[in-house]
Amino acid sequence: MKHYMNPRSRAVTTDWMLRELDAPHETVLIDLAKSETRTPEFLELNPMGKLPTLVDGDVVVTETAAICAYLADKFAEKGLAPSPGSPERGTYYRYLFFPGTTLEPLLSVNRLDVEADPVSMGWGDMERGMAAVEAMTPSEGWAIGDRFTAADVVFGGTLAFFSGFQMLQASPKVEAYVSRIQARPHYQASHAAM
Ligand SMILES: N[C@@H](CCC(=O)N[C@@H](CS)C(=O)NCC(=O)O)C(=O)O
Repeated sequence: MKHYMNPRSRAVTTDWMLRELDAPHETVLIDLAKSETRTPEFLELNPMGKLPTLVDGDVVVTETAAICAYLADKFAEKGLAPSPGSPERGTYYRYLFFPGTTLEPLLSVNRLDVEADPVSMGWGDMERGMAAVEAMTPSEGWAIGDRFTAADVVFGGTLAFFSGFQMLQASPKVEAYVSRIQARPHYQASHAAM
């Protein structure tokens, strides 16, 4: 597998996931300042010209959450995903999809001084978004219980990322969860160069 990444990008999350799984892979460092994601070769892999991008044989996986989900299933024996069809799998999907489809656009739009209709916009408004974050954040342990999974890499990683940029006002419960996330040795190894 080839992991196209830059340590100052969202690819630290997929790098962290690869480390949690101890998954054999080659890291391909991409220089964003030199627009190396805009070369014809890279755009052939990912027309969005974005990191992270994972290439596994003939399969190209893009989008942080999709890469984490793909890896958790590929290395299922490592136990970072609940079994397909299990009740936990539904909750797990919720944690995987909420950050990219709702939380990220909400926080990004919130930073801009624009009028947006929270009813038709898929990400609602800050009040509801923060209520969802609060409700989904575990008081102890991990997103789907005692077991750390890819849901924590994606959801917890997103909370850590946006708290770090002061784009999310973390409650004490969210702060404590982010601290548990950041205490993981593989999180620290992948984020050391940020
Ligand atoms: N939705 C994508 C976002 C990826 C993304 O925006 N990556 C940024 C770095 S954090 C990037 O590659 N930017 C380069 C560019 O847009 O040219 C994901 O979750 O993976």
